[in-house]
Amino acid sequence: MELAALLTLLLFTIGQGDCASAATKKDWWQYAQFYQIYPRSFMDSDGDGIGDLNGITSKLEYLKDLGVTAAWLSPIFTSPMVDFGYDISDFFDIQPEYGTLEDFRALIKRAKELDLKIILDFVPNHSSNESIWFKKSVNRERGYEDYYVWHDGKVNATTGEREPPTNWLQYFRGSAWEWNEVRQQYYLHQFAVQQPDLNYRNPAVVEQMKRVLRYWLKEGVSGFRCDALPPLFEVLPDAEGQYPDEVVSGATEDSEDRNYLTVKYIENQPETIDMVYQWRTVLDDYQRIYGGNSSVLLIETYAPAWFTMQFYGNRTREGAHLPFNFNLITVMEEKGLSAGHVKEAIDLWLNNMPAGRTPNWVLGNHDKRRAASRYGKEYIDAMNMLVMILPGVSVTYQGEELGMTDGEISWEDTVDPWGCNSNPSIYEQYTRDPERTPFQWTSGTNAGFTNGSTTWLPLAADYKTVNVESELAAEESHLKIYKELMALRKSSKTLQNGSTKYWVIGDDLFVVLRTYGDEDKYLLAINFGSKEETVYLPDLADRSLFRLIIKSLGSELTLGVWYGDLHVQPAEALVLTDVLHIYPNP
Ligand SMILES: *[C@@H]1O[C@H](CO)[C@@H](O)[C@H](O)[C@H]1NC(C)=O
Ligand SMILES: *[C@@H]1O[C@H](CO)[C@@H](O)[C@H](O)[C@H]1NC(C)=O
Ligand SMILES: *[C@@H]1O[C@H](CO)[C@@H](O)[C@H](O)[C@H]1NC(C)=O
Ligand SMILES: *[C@@H]1O[C@H](CO)[C@@H](O)[C@H](O)[C@H]1NC(C)=O
Ligand SMILES: *[C@@H]1O[C@H](CO)[C@@H](O)[C@H](O)[C@H]1NC(C)=O
Ligand SMILES: *[C@@H]1O[C@H](CO)[C@@H](O)[C@H](O)[C@H]1NC(C)=O
Ligand SMILES: CC(=O)N[C@H]1CO[C@H](CO)[C@@H](O)[C@@H]1O
Ligand SMILES: [Ca+2]
Ligand SMILES: [Ca+2]
Repeated sequence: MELAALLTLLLFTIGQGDCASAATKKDWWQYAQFYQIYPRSFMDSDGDGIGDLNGITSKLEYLKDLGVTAAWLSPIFTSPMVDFGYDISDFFDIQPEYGTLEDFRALIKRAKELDLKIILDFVPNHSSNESIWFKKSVNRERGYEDYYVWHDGKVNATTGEREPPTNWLQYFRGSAWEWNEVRQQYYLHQFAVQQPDLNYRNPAVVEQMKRVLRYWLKEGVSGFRCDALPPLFEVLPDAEGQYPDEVVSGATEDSEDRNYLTVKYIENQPETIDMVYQWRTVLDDYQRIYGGNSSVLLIETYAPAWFTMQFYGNRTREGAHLPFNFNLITVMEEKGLSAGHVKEAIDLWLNNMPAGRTPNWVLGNHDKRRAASRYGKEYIDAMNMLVMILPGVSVTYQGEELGMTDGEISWEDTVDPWGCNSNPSIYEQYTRDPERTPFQWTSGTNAGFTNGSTTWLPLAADYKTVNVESELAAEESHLKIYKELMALRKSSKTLQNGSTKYWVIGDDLFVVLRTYGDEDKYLLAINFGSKEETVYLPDLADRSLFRLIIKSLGSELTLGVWYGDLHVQPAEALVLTDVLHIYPNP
């Protein structure tokens, strides 16, 4: 239908109605934009090629300008850096490479001035084997005997040789058990040999880790992103003290790969849920005693929906504010990117989430290939639009706002233990280095990441065009689109509080509609297919016409134009808002 023809039919009201009866007041985190900083790769302040706290502090204004509410920092604690900070040797101090406690306080102070919240990574499953706790446990010092999961192992009846207690495999390839000569026992490590699992069946460990939470709350953090929950608890041993073997899963032939076996006994045990409830209580108690804003618990858990959803809490206990939703990563990984699969990923969360909880959408992190590489560069705007138009909270991994892609890291330059524990012919399947390359600030030397001559990982090849400086200067860019989305989300009652509908239209067009009483409606249309798709908007949205307000890079449509019929090209993504009703509601 011709736009001019429609205009002659006009009989409209622009939504300005009164919806005072609306939702109860939301807490800050319920409509926040979270941003993950990987400190080692964000900004280097002293020229050693390694990102640090002063570097982050110097770039907080960038985050503010983006519209970020809260930044979560991957671990900044003392660490031998075997797993780049996820092997913590002192949970109460800062890694010297990254700075000092004073630097951290300065960071918090500056963040407060800018009204940015800082969230820390909490790594509960394991410590470094260089931790004083582990050393004491090795020597069976009083109070530390059972800090870790120790076992005698078993004797092979045929060979008479000592063997690990079970066939369990670690994430980074190979056995999850390591023999310790001094203690003459095996210890469990679901990650690297240098990351012994803490024993959560020991109340002293549980209490110690709660101390860690309280310590950093006192330093002014606004909560925690809790790392690697699936392996927190293992099954209880039987009456003889023996653990069960896992069975072969059939998922891979490679017997060193964790997927070779099931993980029935070593992941997602029910005790994990209660532990999260206990941590929530620590946070809530802190607020009750000291006042201030609520601090949040975000948790990393890859598990089936029925399990994950329990982390939100039950009728009597509160749990994590936000159990991370990785469906937009995992469903696409498994099935490929399409409108149908995007719908499936969204359904999987929204249809399982208990009433009254806040959804969230994650596109990437430092363990997954970068969003622009994984979904395809042409979809980066589409995916950023998706997570910001959907209801609830969005989480951005540093660089997604720029459309940063993976770096190419040779075997010689590989430093990730997951890569290093494999071999040159298969390391690319495992290594996480490509998504951890330095952040791209400028097109200048070392992308403006460091003053020094080297960087801890090589830069990604595209930094000369994909960087903050160039994208801010450009007429149109991924960064500018991202900022517009953030601003829209911050100012829109509909996006914060409204209801949500979504459809697959035609073969591969995905459409999301947000409405909130008489407030402005917002519509997102993404074509995931390879041919043009058409949708007649008034049929979807209460007989409304829509004005185009944000479009993906390369779209040839014109901003500001009103649409009835919308023709969407392959990989094109469009955000529109309603302008008028073409005839009144019945
Ligand atoms: C929408 O939610 C925000 C955030 O909680 C709140 O401040 C605002 O009052 C809500 N608006 C309406 C109209 O309900
Ligand atoms: C880079 O080096 C110059 C000269 O040493 C120094 O003034 C500046 O602060 C450094 N900047 C960063 C970001 O490291
Ligand atoms: C930690 O593990 C590594 C690798 O097995 C070993 O070389 C190192 O000596 C261990 N450190 C301690 C304190 O046990
Ligand atoms: C005992 O050792 C033999 C020879 O290495 C091996 O084939 C067998 O699987 C082992 N038995 C058990 C129960 O692990
Ligand atoms: C909630 O979870 C706790 C365990 O943390 C449990 O004791 C309690 O019975 C549960 N309540 C309901 C209503 O399921
Ligand atoms: C609570 O959060 C709001 C929003 O970020 C902030 O403006 C305010 O200063 C915070 N209050 C305290 C006590 O930190
Ligand atoms: C996304 C994420 O935080 N991944 C981490 C999970 O935990 C292991 C071990 O602590 C780390 O290696 C991952 O980087
Ligand atoms: Ca540095
Ligand atoms: Ca564990």
